[in-house]
Amino acid sequence: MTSGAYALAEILSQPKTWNACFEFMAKENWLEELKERFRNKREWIFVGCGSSYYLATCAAASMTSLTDRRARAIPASEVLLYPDLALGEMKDTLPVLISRSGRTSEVLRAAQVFRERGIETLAITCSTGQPLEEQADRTLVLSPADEQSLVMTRSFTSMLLVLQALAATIGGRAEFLDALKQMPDAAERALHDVPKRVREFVTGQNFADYVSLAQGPFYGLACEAALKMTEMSVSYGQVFHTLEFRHGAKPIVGPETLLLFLLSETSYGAECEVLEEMKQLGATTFVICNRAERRARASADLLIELGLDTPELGRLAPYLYGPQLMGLYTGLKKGLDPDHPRNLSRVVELNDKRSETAEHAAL
Ligand code: F1P
Repeated sequence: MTSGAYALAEILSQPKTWNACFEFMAKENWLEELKERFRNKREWIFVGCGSSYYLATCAAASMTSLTDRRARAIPASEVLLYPDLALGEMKDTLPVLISRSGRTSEVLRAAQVFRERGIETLAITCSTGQPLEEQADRTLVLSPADEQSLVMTRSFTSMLLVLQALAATIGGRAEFLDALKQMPDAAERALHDVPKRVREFVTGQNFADYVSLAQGPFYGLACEAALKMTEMSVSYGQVFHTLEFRHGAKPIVGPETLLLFLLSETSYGAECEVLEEMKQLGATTFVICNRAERRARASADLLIELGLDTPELGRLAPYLYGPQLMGLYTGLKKGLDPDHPRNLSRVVELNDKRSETAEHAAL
């Protein structure tokens, strides 16, 4: 296999995979089953590690926005190390454990913590027959989204769509659900020239640092975008809430720092002001938004305009397409293999020796 071939195929396959996941979900009748089973859960806690934790933050934002339930995201390590701080009272609470591999030790141990407390859990994974299936009370195995690359790309966006569909079902948001199901075909059309444009942009530029900026439900995507840059291209990636970037980080602005702006519709004006300000300070900018107006166009060195009619939350997944490709092409340009980042393994499995030396009994 050539370097990054799996990641490239998996990134490009996303709109088709999203459709396959919706079909799979309908065949398994997950949404109605889960709505019935978990209808009394008032608080939803999404738990994961790495990309799966960032996905948890987007899922929690979606659940909060689409339902009358409370929702938040917690890294699995916090469940283990600071359970009282992280979990609170846990009344009518459903922990949702997210793990592509279904094997990450911290997620499995978090499942154990919930089990010991007598709290029922839901899990979502992409690979069958893994330990998470035994640890959780109900596990969704989203096999069409599984991957061969070490880095998570389509598994992230696909699991996000399933959790958004679930949130829409719990919240009785039939219109949102319909729009979400129509999004993949529209996104495929909107994104068709993005691989070429990102590749050409990467070929023509050299950056020392990367910064990802977003607000609200988009913030988890900014974290994931930075992680893709780091994993696939061994680059320094920082993340800020867009308006937070003014409060101290501005000295790093210059042509050699690429600022990624994930512009929302809800707070477009305020975010666009930061974009304009940073452009005036000499930043190089990569802007993703649904519809750009004059200011965003004038301040963007690379612009991806989705132009989708899907409601804002239903557009989260396609926002990641460009940043994933940016990580991949930058890694390839550096002569790396984005499918096999150095020092990384596909799954973080902690062995017994490490557990014995860990400070907390749960680890
Ligand atoms: C989570 C994860 C990945 C990361 C690396 C190690 O895996 O942290 O996000 O890229 O491969 O594992 P999982 O629990 O979702 O399988």
